[in-house]
Amino acid sequence: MVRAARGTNERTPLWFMRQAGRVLPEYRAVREGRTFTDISRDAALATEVTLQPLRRFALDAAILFADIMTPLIAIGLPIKIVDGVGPVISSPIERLSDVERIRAIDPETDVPYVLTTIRDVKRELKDEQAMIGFAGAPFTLASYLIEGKSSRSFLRTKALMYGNGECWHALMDTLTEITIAYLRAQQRAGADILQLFDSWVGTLSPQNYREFVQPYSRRIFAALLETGAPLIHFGTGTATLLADMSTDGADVIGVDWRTPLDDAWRIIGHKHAIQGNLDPAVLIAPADAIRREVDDIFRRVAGRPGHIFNLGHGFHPETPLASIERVVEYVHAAGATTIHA
Ligand code: 1CP
Repeated sequence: MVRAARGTNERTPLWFMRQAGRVLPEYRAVREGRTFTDISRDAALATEVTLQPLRRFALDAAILFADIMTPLIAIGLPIKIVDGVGPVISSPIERLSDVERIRAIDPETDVPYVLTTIRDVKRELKDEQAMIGFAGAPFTLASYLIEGKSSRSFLRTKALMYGNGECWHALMDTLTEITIAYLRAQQRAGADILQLFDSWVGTLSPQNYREFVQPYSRRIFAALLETGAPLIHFGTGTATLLADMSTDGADVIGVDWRTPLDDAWRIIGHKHAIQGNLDPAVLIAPADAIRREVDDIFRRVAGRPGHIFNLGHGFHPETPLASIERVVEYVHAAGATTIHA
């Protein structure tokens, strides 16, 4: 995976967003009688569920079991992860004084369980398996903090962004500093690769992205450069943002299924590695449809190194395990022989 991020791989590495969650019966068993937060704050349980998908499938990476809100919960923001909903915030951010109350993070004391989980998972990984650390990007974190929950229209977020620049930039600045400290600590604990999840940034136009988000993405990647870890920048609905995102400092750009992989790669430039981009809904379809879609991705990769196979976004909960097994086998078979550049 690390070599693929640098464009020097000789086979195609594979992992899945949301691989360590509710698609696995062994996760649901651990979750029985416990909340998400109970698991993520207990390093032994978090280590167990981080490793579960690697026991079942031949994956090339583990991703830390935590949520994008984990560091914000740890510094005392009133956030709960609600079943079937996601993060819910009891007093959403409305004004500058709300932002000024958010304190800095000290990862060693605020999220020791995250760092312990990374160290403990690392000890269990095989040579070629990577440990992925991650954080939510400031825009996506801000959207939950301002909306109070998941949103489709991001109306409150945009109202604040367009209407109260002082508050917006203060919030983005604060979240940027938290994200940098949190990701640096994950790398020091042993994370081999760092992924920044800006899942909802695709709701912005390129000019919005440049003004309200890009300065912060750039600051994060610039600060992480010294870690030496490959950096992945992921968002969904980013077709019109890819050119800008590719200048922000990440090594790998993650793309969803809405943009054909070869088009996306041309836009970001072949000096960057690319991650993606199977439509997770394909895994609900029969085996021949899955094969056809995987083949199409490999055709678009066209034998270039620098491709990390993944979904375009996380698994749907109803994904059959047999479909996941098929994709893993098929990608490893196809990805072992196709790289020629
Ligand atoms: O106990 C449970 O099953 C609760 C469901 C759950 C889980 C398993 C949530 C609530 N978060 C997580 C773990 C999680 N979240 C991981 C680690 C596990 C893995 O990837 O295998 C990661 C990387 C995340 C990241 C995350 N959380 C993102 C970015 C990735 C993405 O999917 O875009 C986002 C947007 C969230 C918010 C969130 N947390 C949980 C839910 C259900 C959501 C999405 C809510 C929404 O749609 O707005």
